[in-house]
Amino acid sequence: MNVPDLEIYLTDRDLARSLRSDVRAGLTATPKWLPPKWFYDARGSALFEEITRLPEYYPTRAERAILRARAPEIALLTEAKTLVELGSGSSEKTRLLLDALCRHGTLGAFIPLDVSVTALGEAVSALRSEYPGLAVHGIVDDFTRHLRLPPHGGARLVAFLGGTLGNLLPDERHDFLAGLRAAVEPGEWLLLGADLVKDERLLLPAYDDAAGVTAEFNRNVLRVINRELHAGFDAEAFDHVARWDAANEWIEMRLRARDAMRVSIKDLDLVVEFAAGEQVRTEVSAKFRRHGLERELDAAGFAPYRWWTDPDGLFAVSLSRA
Ligand code: AVJ
Repeated sequence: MNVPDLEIYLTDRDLARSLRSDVRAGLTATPKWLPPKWFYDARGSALFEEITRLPEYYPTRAERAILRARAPEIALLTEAKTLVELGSGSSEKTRLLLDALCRHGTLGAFIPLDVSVTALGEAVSALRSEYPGLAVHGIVDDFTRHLRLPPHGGARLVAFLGGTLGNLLPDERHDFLAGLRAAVEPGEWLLLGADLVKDERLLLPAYDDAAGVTAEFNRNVLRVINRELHAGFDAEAFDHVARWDAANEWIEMRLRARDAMRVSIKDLDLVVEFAAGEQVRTEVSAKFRRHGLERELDAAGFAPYRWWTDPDGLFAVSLSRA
């Protein structure tokens, strides 16, 4: 594979520094927490791909069904010349949008943005050969930081899919959406995927599957910390926990220490103590209602324009305009 040129706004050193500060802040806090973005090393990304194919994990299939049905309409409404995708990962659902926008004849450029150089490099190479007429510019960045979008040929459509917005807490969501609004021009578009509030009996199994893939994905954050910060976590000594927080309308994933233990994190010069049964929050995955999400969009300066769901009403894709 030839390595394509990527715009690197975030270096390995930036990533290493933010991992260190997140782990120190989260594991010295009460209660303990770790941000979900550290799940996604090569193994974590592969586990997530496996999650998206689990019978219990409906969001990916539901969102794909919406995009398959609505991509031509999205192309017609937006007439986008540039598609920007935040947290693009493997860009699989992107192809539905790219196909529709190319067919519509307006699209000239695709700009995927991701923290992972490897995932992005592979996606960019593949897309360049699949869409020879398209300019593909990969950007390595963390979309939760101050967002810089490159100079463009106008009429951008920014896609933020998969329901990843739900990983942010309400205040972070506002800052992210307002920052995104500041990074685009009036009249440009935001296409947002959002998982919807539904019965706990459907929600919980999506985050606690029978095959235990999500449990492995959850424990992977400890393996990342072991490798990157020379820590001594025994990942198998932690149980996977998924809870529905009905008041906040979000799923919380946690890791629960089975026994009391002390774990040394060498690169931080830190020893972390766990009581038996103590839990570390590793992810919040917020679920949305139309009214609430449209209010958040409006508060950030986006005007909600369309709202589409899958036939079962599990997931939504919203189109709004800056
Ligand atoms: C990639 C953030 C959308 O919250 O559903 C899947 C991550 N966590 N199973 C989600 C995830 C546990 C996923 N997002």
